[in-house]
Amino acid sequence: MFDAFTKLVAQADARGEFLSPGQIDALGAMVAESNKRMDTVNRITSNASKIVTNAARDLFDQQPALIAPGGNAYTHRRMAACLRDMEIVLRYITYAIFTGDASVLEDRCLNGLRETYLALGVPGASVAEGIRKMKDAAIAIANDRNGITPGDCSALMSEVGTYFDRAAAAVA
Ligand code: PEB
Repeated sequence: MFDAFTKLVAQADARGEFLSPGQIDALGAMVAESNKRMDTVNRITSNASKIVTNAARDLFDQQPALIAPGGNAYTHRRMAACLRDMEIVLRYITYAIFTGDASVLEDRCLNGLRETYLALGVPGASVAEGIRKMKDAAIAIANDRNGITPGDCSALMSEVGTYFDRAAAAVA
């Protein structure tokens, strides 16, 4: 598991090189902007159950076969597993946002998930759609201009989007 700092150190060490001025600048900019990152993690974390529930509700509205008899989210046990899976994915995405690096998400959550879903008969494309719905909701909440000192969060929001995209691509 890396963060933005240890990732660059590992790469530099593998080449036997010092950190480059460009790398130091990039990390310096990340530190300077870190309040935005922490606020984003805080906003997504404190709205996690709303993000998960609304995304799941929209998914089942759009794909009602999932909750009909024979559907993969049919029965309370499977519905609970589905909501739990969406929450797990969202939680690992908040870790990736916090550390500024996708490795925790990749290594501990997405690695082998497609194979797990194949073995279980869980439809990966539907999980990916649920993740895309969480992405839209999470970014709307994180990027809300109300109640904050407004600034330019566009780079951070697109970074946040990439973690959701990776998760969706890993299971689709
Ligand atoms: C991944 N999900 C399920 C299982 C596992 C995971 C390992 C099998 C064991 C169990 O049921 O608990 N676990 C999960 C995860 C990590 C982990 C992400 C990461 C660290 O450790 N079914 C649908 C929807 C979708 C869904 C499309 C969006 O119709 C999910 C939610 N996952 C789903 C369901 C099951 C499951 C298990 C329904 C239960 C499948 C079954 O037992 O038949």
